[in-house]
Amino acid sequence: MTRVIHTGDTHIGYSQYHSPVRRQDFLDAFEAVVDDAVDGGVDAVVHAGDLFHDRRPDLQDLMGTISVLRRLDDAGIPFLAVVGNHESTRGGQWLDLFERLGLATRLGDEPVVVGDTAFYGLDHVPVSRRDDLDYAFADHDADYAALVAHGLFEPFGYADWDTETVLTESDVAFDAMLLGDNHTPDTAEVADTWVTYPGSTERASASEREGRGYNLVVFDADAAGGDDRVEIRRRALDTRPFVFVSVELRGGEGEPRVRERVREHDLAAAVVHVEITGEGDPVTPAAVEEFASDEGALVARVTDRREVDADGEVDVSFADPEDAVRDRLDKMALSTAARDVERAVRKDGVPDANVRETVKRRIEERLDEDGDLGAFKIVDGSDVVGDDGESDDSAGAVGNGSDDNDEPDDDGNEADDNESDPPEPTAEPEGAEPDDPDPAATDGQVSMEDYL
Ligand SMILES: [Mn+2]
Repeated sequence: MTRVIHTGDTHIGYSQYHSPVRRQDFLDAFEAVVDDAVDGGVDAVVHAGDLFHDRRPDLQDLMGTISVLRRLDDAGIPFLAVVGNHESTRGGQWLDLFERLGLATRLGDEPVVVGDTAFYGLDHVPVSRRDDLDYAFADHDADYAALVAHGLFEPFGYADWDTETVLTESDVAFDAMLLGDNHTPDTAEVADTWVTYPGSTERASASEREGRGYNLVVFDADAAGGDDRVEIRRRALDTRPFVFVSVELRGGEGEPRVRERVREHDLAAAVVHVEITGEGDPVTPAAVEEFASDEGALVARVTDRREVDADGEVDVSFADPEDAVRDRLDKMALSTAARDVERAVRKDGVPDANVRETVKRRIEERLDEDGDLGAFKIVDGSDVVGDDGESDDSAGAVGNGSDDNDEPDDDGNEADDNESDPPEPTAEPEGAEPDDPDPAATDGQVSMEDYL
């Protein structure tokens, strides 16, 4: 029997809402998991990637992480991990540093046996490079085997990685796939193998509404019962309270009504999200946010989803504005990468709050394609009209300025990652709207599935 804690998507270093308190929360959640591991005397902590929110964690995050890992090490509990898309660098990985310090084991295609279970690892791999994967894992002679991987796997939301392919092409018969990347906890069975996400350990976006936690996984045919060889149970974590307030205003109602609804909740030290729908008078978000702060909220954010009355005439003379946009884009000299950006901003159902991270990830994946910058070359620009169009500016910046985009992270400015509000990790599909159901409508460009 082998008992492990399976966790992931810790996102240490994330200054959500620019809040140093939130930044500490993410590290605290990791510490809470490790506390439970030590108290429960598990055989290992298995981490499925995105330990860090960023590929450039700062010293404070690194030192905090090292001291938590050291506690685990002092308790004699191994930390087995893979590299997620958020923390992945093109040089060495932070995980290698921890391994060098004797505080972690980086999983790969060789088995790491703990108790009677062999653990293997599969780091996040961009879609563009997955065809090259051969899923060749070295043999083991343990009783059980588990694959720890970071990516969006079937059959869960926003999947782009076929789980059955992984399982059938692998040389090793896995009893479980212990996953990270999708922040929504869930478990399913695919081809007789348990496939499970523990979810993030702190809410990395406001769309992560349900409680946070981790998995306790036991490899033991007797304990699991029936045909099963693995038992997966979810354990809750006590995390920062999030309060979601939905206010539907009727005609004549305004800020007083919003305050009234907000006041109905316990806001103490909470992250408060207020959503306004319906009709009624204009509401100043900043005033409501200030009110919530005065009531004890750590952070408050107001989203007004009501139609805003646009002053002045909008002159649209096209039957289908989308068509007109597409027409215009066709005539522009856009690189493939610029098209990615354009699509993220205009289409693909990416919520506003996710656009920044989505764009970043898509560009990074383009850069990851074997150093080939082809995606940044201007494609077939038959008619560069470059007048006042906004899309000219934003798309052109990528199409023409590949220099500027060589290293999306190399603006070096971590705050940059956290400017959007709330800035979410891209893989966090649960906040996103469903994918564009008809990628073909985007004039033969690569589909959404190729990006996530
Ligand atoms: Mn993540």
